[in-house]
Amino acid sequence: MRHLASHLALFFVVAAAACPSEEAPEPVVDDKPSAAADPHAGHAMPAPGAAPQTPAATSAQSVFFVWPHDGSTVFADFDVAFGVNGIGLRKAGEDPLDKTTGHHHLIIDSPSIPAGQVVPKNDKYLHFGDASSTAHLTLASGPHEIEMQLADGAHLSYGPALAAKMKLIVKEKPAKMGVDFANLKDGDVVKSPVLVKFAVEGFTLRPAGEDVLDKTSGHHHLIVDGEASALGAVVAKDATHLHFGKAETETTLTLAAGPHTLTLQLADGGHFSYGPSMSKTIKVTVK
Ligand SMILES: [Cu+2]
Repeated sequence: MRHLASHLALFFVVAAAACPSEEAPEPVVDDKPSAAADPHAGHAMPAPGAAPQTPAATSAQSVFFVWPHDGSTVFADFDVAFGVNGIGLRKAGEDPLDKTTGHHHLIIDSPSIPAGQVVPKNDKYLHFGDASSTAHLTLASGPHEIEMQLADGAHLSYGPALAAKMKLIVKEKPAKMGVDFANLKDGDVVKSPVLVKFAVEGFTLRPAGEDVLDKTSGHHHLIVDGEASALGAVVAKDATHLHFGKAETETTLTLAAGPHTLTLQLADGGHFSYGPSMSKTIKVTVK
């Protein structure tokens, strides 16, 4: 909970600083223990089999979900982003005795793996031995609990000190998901001011702030001469990142003559990006 809390706290700071004209999102009611009562704090323990002089985890180390957030509603096909604090990622097998790095695992609706035990490998225990920090999951509709667990190069769990859990509500996925420009295509030559129309498939358009945990809806962002926002990152609000937090479906842009890149990016009610899978980039030339 510490991480979501700090994540949201960070967002509110960003929102306060960057979105003064936009209504702040509803605060998420968090009845979970505060950081001071974090049950993981100070419970770092060396993994059995680890060299005794190298503790497996210290309280400065943690893992957390960047995306989605605990309590989210998601479509059955969704992306996950993992975060780490104070410990590096390393491919499985490179050095089974290195207790200072690890790789991620996802445990789906199944028991945790205590420190020092091998994480099983099956459809409930997914390994990310390539040291990746994103994953794509397909889950049946309904409630789920997923846990991320860091383990060493030999797949020995670092235990609860380097694990994080999250509950999700999974909804059936729509036939198509994506965003696109409704009236422009890559390579178009246009005149300024440029009318830009946004289209979305699968997700519901919803004003910003209504429900930050609903990951089946969102609002458009237009990024001019920039890049799509990473999964789970808050979309910046500045001259190149335009928010359409009232669920608008078009805008008129004034652009200097020359080539430009336009990126449409869907983000949730808290402005957390759905990442590249819900973005579309085209190049246009203004005459
Ligand atoms: Cu936004």
